[in-house]
Amino acid sequence: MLTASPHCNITLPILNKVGRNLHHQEHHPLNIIKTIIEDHFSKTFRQPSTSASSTEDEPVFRYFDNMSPRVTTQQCFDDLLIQPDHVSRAVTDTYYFDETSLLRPHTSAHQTELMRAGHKAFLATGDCYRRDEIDYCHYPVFHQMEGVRLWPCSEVDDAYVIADLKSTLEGLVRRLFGDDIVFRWDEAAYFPFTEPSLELEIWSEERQDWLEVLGSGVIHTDILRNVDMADHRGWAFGLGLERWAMTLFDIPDIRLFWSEDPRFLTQFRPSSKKTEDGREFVRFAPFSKYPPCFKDISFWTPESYHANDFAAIVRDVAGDLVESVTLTDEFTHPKTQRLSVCYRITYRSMSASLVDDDVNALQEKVRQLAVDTLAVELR
Ligand code: FA5
Ligand code: MG
Repeated sequence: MLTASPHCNITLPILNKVGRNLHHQEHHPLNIIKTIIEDHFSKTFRQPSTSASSTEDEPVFRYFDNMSPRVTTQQCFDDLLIQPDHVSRAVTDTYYFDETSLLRPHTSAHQTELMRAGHKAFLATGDCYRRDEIDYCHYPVFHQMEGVRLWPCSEVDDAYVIADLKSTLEGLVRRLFGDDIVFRWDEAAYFPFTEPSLELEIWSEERQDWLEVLGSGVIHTDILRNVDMADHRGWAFGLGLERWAMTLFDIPDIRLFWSEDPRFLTQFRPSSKKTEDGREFVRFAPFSKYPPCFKDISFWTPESYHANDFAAIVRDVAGDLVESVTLTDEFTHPKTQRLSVCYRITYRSMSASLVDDDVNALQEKVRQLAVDTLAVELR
């Protein structure tokens, strides 16, 4: 843990990921997916040139991918109308440097500064940080792409904006995954900064389950007023690049994005195999999968207990050797009202077989740290 501020909860493994910029790394799947999406927007959305010297049309959207992940609570929460008591502000959910500066948990943190700078159509990509659950599609560091498009009120109404948002994103989904892709809109989604709000989910044949790939909506009019754009309406979305890349390339586990194993990275190098439109065609070929090792832990929780704190301990101890942490049982004592939880931790290395003794040592450390730092009572 950094000790600069008592409020700081950023651990060294997290800090070491700041500046890695996987979305800039050539031939990395996150860089490839970012480039494909930007190319799609450049080709699909064009407008007459704004420069007097050119008669050619130009892309509508501007692209940003180099904004610092260190942002203020003003940018990240206040400017987005996120309530003072909203969970996303809690130290259990977000990595703080000090009380007013943090590692962005979403690229929406840049919406208002870019709109204030006069941008009316942009994609902004960057690394994001969250204290979150642990499974195949959640990692404490991930990448989002924010999209925003505004129009003068005189040209559009809300129905137009929603229809445009949906057709833009559905067009992107079909462009990337083909016409057979199965997706659905969750219209019950809620974000304080959009009204209405929508989330998009894609069906995974492999997992037989829905995967949430983005949040979006019509930008709240108070936000537009605050950035001097009260005479505009528009939409915004924030998509999780890992999940789009997992779907496109069949990548089964989000930890792989951080792998430096050449068996992973070389698969995304240019090859002679091209699709009809000239794009590289890559399907991730899993190298041998090593056996998992399951360990259960149950404990009585103190009142202040938060599952993200336990996940953080497991991550700190096991790093990328932890595949998932799943709540398998939960029970409240009828007399004392104390909550007891049971988790199954799945350990699995992506590059070697785990040795029993090593896993037992990891599990022992997890148990010890849970007692020492979370004040849980092991059962
Ligand atoms: C947001 O972050 C909103 N800022 C999105 C948005 C932008 C809404 C603009 C409206 C307007 P959400 O928390 O649902 O929403 O995250 C968006 C996407 O980021 C998710 O669908 C998922 O694809 C990805 N994501 C979120 N947390 C993680 C994580 N821990 N690991 C990997 N991907 C994640
Ligand atoms: Mg969501």
